[in-house]
Amino acid sequence: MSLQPINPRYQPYKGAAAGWGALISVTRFWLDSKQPFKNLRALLKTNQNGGFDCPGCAWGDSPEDGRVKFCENGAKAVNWEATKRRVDAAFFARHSVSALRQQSDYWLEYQGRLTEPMRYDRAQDRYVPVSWDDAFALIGQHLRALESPDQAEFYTSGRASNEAAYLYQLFVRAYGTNNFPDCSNMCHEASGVALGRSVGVGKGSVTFADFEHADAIFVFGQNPGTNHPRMLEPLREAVQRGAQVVAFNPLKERGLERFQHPQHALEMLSNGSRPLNTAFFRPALGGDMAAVRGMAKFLLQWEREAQAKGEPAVFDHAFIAEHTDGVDAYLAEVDATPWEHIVEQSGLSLAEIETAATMYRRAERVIACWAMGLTQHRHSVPTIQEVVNLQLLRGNVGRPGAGLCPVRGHSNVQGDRTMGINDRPPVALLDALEKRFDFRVPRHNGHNTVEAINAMLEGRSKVFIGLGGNFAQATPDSPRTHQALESCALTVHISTKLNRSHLTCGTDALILPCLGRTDIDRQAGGPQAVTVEDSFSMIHASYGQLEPLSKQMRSEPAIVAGIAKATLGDHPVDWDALIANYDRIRDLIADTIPGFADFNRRVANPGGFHLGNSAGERRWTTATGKANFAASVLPADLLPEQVRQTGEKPDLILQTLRSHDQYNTTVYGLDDRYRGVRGQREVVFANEADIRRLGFEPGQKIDMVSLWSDGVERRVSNFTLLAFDVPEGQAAAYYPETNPLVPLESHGEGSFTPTSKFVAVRLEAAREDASRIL
Ligand SMILES: Nc1nc2c(c(=O)[nH]1)N[C@H]1C(S)=C(S)[C@@H](COP(=O)(O)OP(=O)(O)OC[C@H]3O[C@@H](n4cnc5c(=O)[nH]c(N)nc54)[C@H](O)[C@@H]3O)O[C@H]1N2
Ligand SMILES: Nc1nc2c(c(=O)[nH]1)N[C@H]1C(S)=C(S)[C@@H](COP(=O)(O)OP(=O)(O)OC[C@H]3O[C@@H](n4cnc5c(=O)[nH]c(N)nc54)[C@H](O)[C@@H]3O)O[C@H]1N2
Ligand SMILES: [Mo]
Repeated sequence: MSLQPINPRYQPYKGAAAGWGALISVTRFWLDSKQPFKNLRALLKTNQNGGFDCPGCAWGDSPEDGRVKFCENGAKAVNWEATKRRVDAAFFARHSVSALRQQSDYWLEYQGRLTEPMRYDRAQDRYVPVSWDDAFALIGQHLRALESPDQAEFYTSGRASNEAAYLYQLFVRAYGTNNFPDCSNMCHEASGVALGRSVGVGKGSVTFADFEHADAIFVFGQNPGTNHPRMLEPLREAVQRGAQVVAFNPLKERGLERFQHPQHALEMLSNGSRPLNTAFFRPALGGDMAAVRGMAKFLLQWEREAQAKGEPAVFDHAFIAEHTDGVDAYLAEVDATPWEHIVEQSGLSLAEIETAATMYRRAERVIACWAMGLTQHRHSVPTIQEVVNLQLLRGNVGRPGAGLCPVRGHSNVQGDRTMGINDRPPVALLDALEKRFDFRVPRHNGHNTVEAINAMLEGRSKVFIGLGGNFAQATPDSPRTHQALESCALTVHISTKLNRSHLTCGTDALILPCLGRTDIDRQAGGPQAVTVEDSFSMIHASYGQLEPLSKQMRSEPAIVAGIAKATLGDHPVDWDALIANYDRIRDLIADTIPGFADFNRRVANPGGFHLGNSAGERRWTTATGKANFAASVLPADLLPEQVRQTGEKPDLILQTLRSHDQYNTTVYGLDDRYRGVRGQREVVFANEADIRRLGFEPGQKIDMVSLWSDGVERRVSNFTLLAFDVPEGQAAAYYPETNPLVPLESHGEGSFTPTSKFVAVRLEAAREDASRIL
């Protein structure tokens, strides 16, 4: 492993998911971290009681299970954080900001851990060292100088611990705004909105144990082999005991087709030939709502036939009567949706939809899982509500082995929302804060990510503070987002690694280096644990294991406290006392956040504790007091008005996704093993028939231009066309390289989530280099 890219290659992958390839890859990352043995010891502590929570994904493990649980991509995340390479004052003395901007995202993060606070010196175009006190004072000055607290944006990425997130929202609300754009806005926001409306709580209703009892697991728009590798194990166990695993995904993702678990040596030797899935459906991008509507339409037809023949019912009538509202309106809408519309929009044949419905009906207990393939569309909220509708028809919510499972991304993104990182905070949270603390909190809604970018672009917001993440690259319409950050008076990034957000500087800019999940966090009261919440609402403690690379790094809670003191001055909250011992932060959480009573004692439990989920217990905290069927009309046309107004028919609909060697904007390497790509990222996967129809050849370099009627040119250049097994009319390419194509205005209705899985594009022969590379 080195930074020198190997010759770009493309050759379909024949192996299974996980297995030998994964072990080889992990070994490379270990060796490359420069401290392999220390990291191996650290890895053995990942997700173990007394160890640290994996900074990879939010998948949870069985709390009873003592076995070592880690995966290839968790190992990469650990090694990436626990590197010995450092980005220190000497590094910044060598490289100007303009020079750093010429480097790739991969190169930037590869340089190592940020080790000391730095301030941007515009005259020299360099970051120079700054003391922590001066950095905090600068932030305090800027924040106090604003006309209104609503002129500042406080971003959060989903790695922040519960303690850091709680303290952050406390400070920001004490300061006076609810401007909390966060990574969830770009991720599972639609799941939160849809589930809130349908079942009263915006989180998954299942626990790990439910996977052991399900008869069928439907996986919509998710690539677990790469993004949630630990999920492969329960899927595999489900198949072994005869349960069905049904995937809806336009791409035949390896992890959903075949896989091996690296901890099962025998299967590795036999090349994992067992098919994991029992069915694989390949919808059109954005076609899932139509597909699920079609399944419901079949169920309705069979229900009527059963009634006519006096056979056992298809629907769970007792559940529907006792627990739900709106079934008649919903079934009327199902009746009113024509089959032709369903088939055309879903991209599936009637026979395929019937097969999916048959499999669904056959299963007594069904779990529906989904991720970004459902959430990053304009109609994501009604799509997810349609999945809930389907589950409600057969009482598949709130009983063992059945339920709703939005599979979360960042390891603590769910916990951050629980802690109050929310631009639309529930009134109960605000009331609880005011009751506990001696100050007023703002009651009006704040900005989400899209609103924050607009506010910065228009000069309505002037300060940006990021608790983790890479705002410049994770957000849509990259040139505009960069401009938004650059037009701020101050940008501040609390980060572990160098990224492009640090190079899109406001007039003043700061980089504040923080400890990561793997680092030992020592405070006045001794080494501190933090807590996180996984996708199954399990709360557990995480203890850093490695000696921090530099004494100058501070913990996220300590940095937030430093900013708070410098900004708020004399204040009823004793920030220093909270930092000395995080138990005190947890006591505040216990006092103000529902479900956390007696937090410190309960989290000492090995494996942690379950927060509970009202929908999982069939308590419906909706306005109707019931689980609501949503009678949404299927979109007439998936193409947005702004695309149709261009008068141009898109060449392809593009989805932007993750390779196997990346964590969001963090690029670990240039390979995507399961898709057969080596040494390159600027590629477009397309169907060979489409490539030829459009007058190109596989291997040719092209530009992609997105269609949107606002006159702005959105283009990415010099991508290599790869002939791939993609349904016709579709294409796929990696994010963040393709974010310049996603218009800021193209977002989910009701969720504001950028439509990263549906971008209408035109292909042009590359302007620059048209040479072949294959
Ligand atoms: N190693 C690793 N792990 C990660 C991450 C990472 O970057 N790397 N990121 C983390 C984060 S923050 C998140 S949110 C999750 C993301 O996890 P995923 O949601 O699995 O991530 P994506 O790569 O965006 O993959 C989306 C999948 O949906 C499919 N898809 C796209 N559009 C549609 C559609 O319209 N319908 C259907 N049915 N399918 C569609 C794509 O083919 C792809 O398989 O992973 C988390 N875990
Ligand atoms: N086109 C397109 N865009 C997308 C998506 C997509 O599928 N397509 N997916 C969206 C999704 S699902 C998400 S979640 C967002 C992700 O958006 P973000 O969460 O903003 O992005 P990340 O790439 O996860 O952030 C990486 C940076 O976080 C910092 N970091 C890492 N660990 C820590 C830590 O422990 N503490 C602190 N303070 N900093 C840390 C490092 O400096 C690193 O450079 O991107 C979204 N953007
Ligand atoms: Mo995410």
